[in-house]
Amino acid sequence: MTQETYLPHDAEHRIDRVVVATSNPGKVREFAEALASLGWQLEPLPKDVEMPEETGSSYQENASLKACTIAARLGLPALADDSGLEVDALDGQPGIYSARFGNCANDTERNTYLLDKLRDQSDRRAHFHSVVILAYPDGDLECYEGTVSGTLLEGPRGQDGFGYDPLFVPDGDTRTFAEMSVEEKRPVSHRGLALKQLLEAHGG
Ligand code: ITT
Repeated sequence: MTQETYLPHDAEHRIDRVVVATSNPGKVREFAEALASLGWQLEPLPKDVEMPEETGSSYQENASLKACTIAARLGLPALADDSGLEVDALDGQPGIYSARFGNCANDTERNTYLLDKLRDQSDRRAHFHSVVILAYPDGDLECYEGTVSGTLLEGPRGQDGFGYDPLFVPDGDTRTFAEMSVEEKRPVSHRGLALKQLLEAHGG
């Protein structure tokens, strides 16, 4: 992908409908909650439209690939997130490969796999990173980023959220992301911080 021209964050595209270009229901819930005040009609990815393969080598490339492909295919603005968990003791892994870590079949297996890798490891520092791209059918792009640092527990706690949420306690809190509601997670999470900038750019 060569979409390197990003619009300033006060770009004035008028938006009524936006396709949420993700196959992850947890992200859909977070987008919907965070963007409610904008009054945009957020549309799910149609069932017969597949997400592109993530062949990029950065969050930005993968988020652009997802948003641009869907915006071009559907002729509507599209919103995508590429995100991941970077673990200090694993030299930043799994990073952009977080969804595929260990070739595990689901989130529960992935969390067990991560805990095994960190067994007897005293350095539990980790960071979630998110790049959100809003792409327009004419090829214009807006890009927003957010990061949150925290620590990984030795076992899962909480039932909400998705992915690595049951293991991650953000700095400044004692609860994992999975012990927070979507509303509580937003102000401190990587995706919430990226979406806050999008909201500000669009007058929300
Ligand atoms: P789409 O590409 O369809 O949006 P995905 O889940 O495959 O869905 P990514 O490629 O961006 O999305 O992978 C991000 C992975 O990082 C995600 O599957 C989780 O394992 C993890 N992750 C990202 N944000 C997270 C969050 O807020 N809470 C927990 N885990 C998160």
